[in-house]
Amino acid sequence: MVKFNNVIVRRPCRAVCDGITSAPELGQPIYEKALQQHDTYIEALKKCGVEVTVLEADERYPDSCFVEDPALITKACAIITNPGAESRNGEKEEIIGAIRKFFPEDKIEYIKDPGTLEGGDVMMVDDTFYVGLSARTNAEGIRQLGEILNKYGMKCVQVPLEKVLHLKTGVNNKYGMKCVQVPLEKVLHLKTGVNYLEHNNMLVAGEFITKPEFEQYNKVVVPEEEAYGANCIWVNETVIVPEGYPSVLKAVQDLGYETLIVDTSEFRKIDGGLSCLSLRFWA
Ligand code: CIR
Repeated sequence: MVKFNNVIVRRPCRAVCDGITSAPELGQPIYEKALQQHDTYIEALKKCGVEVTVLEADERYPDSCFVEDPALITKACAIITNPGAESRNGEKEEIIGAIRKFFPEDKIEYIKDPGTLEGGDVMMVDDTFYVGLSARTNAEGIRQLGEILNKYGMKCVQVPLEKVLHLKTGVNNKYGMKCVQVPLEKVLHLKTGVNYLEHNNMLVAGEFITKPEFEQYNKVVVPEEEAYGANCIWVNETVIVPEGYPSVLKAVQDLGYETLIVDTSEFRKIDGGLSCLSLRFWA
């Protein structure tokens, strides 16, 4: 089992209201409320016994509070990823400074073009890293990650994410209308639907309930109507659970964990959750 002693977060910027979203019907995040929720998140992390490094807001990148995506930290090295979302790719340059405070240059690795990878697609289970093949993380990114991890005696397992056909409208036929079906992933990142709580316990929702890769774990199934609640984080025997997911909360408590609840409603509006708001590690 790991024990984290350090966490990096970045304050949400005003532009967080314009973060990428797959759910515009939820409305835009309210900046002040996002800041309050971020404060509560930091307090919860501190209660779990970690030192929290708080980076300044970066207005150039609306999604930059989701620091989990531009970097991945393991027990042996840090990896600067290569985010697949164009508007987020520059975030990798901005996280390096914080990583250098904890890791020497020879222990910082990089995912390079044409490989793409976002940390939200990576789930650590001891020395094994499960990686979602997603809209943001491609096969070459996973290959590079595997090579890096092998060098340090760790390994990676690719987990393809399922796609569904979405209707997309365009405007280029005779009547000015067009309708096409495009295959899109059901979830943004791997950890949108599966999260490891140590002690062989894994929270699983949706497609991850039946994935063969996770058969060996004690799977705690999250009901469909609470799927967002699958994104909980384990921090030193406490599990932080998003507010408003009572059956997830109960399931986690029944496993014997201490729990803390944090409201993430503003981040949810732009597909963000508890895990993406921090980099949790030991150094
Ligand atoms: C994005 O689409 O990139 C952000 N709006 C949400 C990122 C969430 N990150 C994560 O789950 N690791």
